[in-house]
Amino acid sequence: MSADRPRLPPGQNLVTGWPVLHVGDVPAFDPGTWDFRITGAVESPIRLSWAEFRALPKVGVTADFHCVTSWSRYENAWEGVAFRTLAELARPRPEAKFVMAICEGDYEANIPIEALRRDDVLCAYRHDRRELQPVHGGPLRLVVPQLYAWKSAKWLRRLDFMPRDRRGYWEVRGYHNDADPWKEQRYSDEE
Ligand SMILES: Nc1nc2c(c(=O)[nH]1)N[C@H]1C(S)=C(S)[C@@H](COP(=O)(O)O)O[C@H]1N2
Ligand SMILES: [Mo]
Repeated sequence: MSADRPRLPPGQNLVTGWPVLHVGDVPAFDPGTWDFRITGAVESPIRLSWAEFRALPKVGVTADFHCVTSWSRYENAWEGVAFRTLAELARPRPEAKFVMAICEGDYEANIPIEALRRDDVLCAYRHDRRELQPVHGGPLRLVVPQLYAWKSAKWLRRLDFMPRDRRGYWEVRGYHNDADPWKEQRYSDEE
């Protein structure tokens, strides 16, 4: 992104494959019952079926991906719906400062709204010109390339806009709340 920092964040190693990393089981996907919701501090709460979600304007973003366990994967070609597009639909209220990305199961990740407003943030359903595989978060995952990958929540079902911050799954289990790879914000005891 920025010219004054290295492409590979400090302490990271480049991989060529694509590791699979998550807690719990890969959830089943039923396109007939799946929905995506935007809730909380927004003017227009949203509930979309899979077909409705796929009909939203699509963007492509090519971005690097950095896991806190030290692997990085370059040049992921994501396709999906820009966070900006979803925010235009739901219209966050002025008091909305944070978003909880809520997934199937009990995984969730908190992100400041300003970090989601970057151009490269999207809810992705395709990767490298194929439908996103279930093990990598298919049908839908959040992608926040500028933060460690635990914030890129797989099997995303809901974005909850919040006036106050609340820690997500890993953020209460010892990971840093802010997760900037170039600042090596890995663990909460360094906050
Ligand atoms: N729902 C959910 N999303 C998740 C996780 C998880 O356990 N559950 N793990 C995170 C972590 S720690 C990483 S590194 C990336 C890994 O994504 P990948 O398996 O597609 O490489 O997913 C993130 N998103
Ligand atoms: Mo990770």
